[in-house]
Amino acid sequence: MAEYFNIFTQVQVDGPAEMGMVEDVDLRERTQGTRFSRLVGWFGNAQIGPFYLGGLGMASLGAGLIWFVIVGLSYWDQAGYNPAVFIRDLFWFSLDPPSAEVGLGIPPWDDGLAWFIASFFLMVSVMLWWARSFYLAKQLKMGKHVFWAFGSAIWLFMVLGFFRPLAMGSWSEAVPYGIFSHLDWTMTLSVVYGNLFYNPFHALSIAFLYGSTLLFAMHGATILAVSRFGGDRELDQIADRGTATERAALFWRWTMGFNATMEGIHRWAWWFAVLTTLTGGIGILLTGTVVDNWYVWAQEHGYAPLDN
Ligand code: 07D
Repeated sequence: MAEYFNIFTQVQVDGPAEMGMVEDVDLRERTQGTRFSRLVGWFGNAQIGPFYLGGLGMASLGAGLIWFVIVGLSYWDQAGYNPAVFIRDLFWFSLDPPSAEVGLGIPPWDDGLAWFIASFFLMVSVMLWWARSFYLAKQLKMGKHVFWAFGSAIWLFMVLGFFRPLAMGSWSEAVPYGIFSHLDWTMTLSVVYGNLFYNPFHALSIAFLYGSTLLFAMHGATILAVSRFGGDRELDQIADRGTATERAALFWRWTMGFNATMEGIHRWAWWFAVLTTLTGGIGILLTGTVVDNWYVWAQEHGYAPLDN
């Protein structure tokens, strides 16, 4: 029978609240209250707060809320102001970009104006949250790794909703705001441009996406497997010898002849995650602008069969 079986965090902080750094941090924008939750503690740190929303955070949430309310009001209108229909058909409603005739102009009220305004606020919201990730890291004297990684996701987001429509000369190319409508948009883009599977950047993006899940599984499982030896206290373990870290490293060296270092595994994870959206954005930007049909492109480049 297992003596040590690690599913949830087993050790929870219980003591005076930890208020974090106080030097060089603008405490006016940080809440003072904290509390502890056993439930939250199973999944992470049991201490909740202090929160640090600040001006950028408030503005970002405000702009995001405007996007959310515009989309919600549009759905409410589509439901005929009927709550039952609203709930029943929620996944089928959609706030669509303007039709192709509008091009890159300001759309009229009945043809995409709400999408246009909502998109503006969504972009502002995402950008402000991005800026916030920079300033919070700066105040804690951290590297800007989260900021750059989020930047990669924002690159794909901007390609999908702004750069590619700009390059194609029409807002109608952008993604609609709806559950099934955005799935339909995805499928349609693939079909119209000759099967996205033949877009090498889509393939790269998938490889990094799958690779990210594999790396995460390997790393997460390894650390949990050596947590009985204190493997979760990674920093102590990097410097010391004969530790859980060495067992973890040895496991992978025995398994596949190579092991990442305790520092390096996080670089692997960072790059795989960042490259998923970086290559994804390149692939989408090329679609319809440089390449009209990925299947034909693949035939011309010798990796799809020639029809004869
Ligand atoms: C979307 C961008 C960053 C998001 C940010 C968040 C908010 C609010 C709300 C907008 C995730 C800010 C926004 C807070 C959000 C709203 C409403 C990141 C995003 C900053 N594909 N495919 C990928 C697979 C097929 C298609 C990526 C697999 C078909 C299109 C990924 C398969 C077709 C696009 C991936 C498969 C097709 C993609 C996404 C299998 C038709 C993209 C990476 C096994 C269905 C996107 C290059 C990601 C892309 C994309 C995986 C199949 C179409 C790797 C596994 C053949 C059009 N596909 N796909 O991290 O980058 O997204 O393509 O079949 O645009 Mg694909």
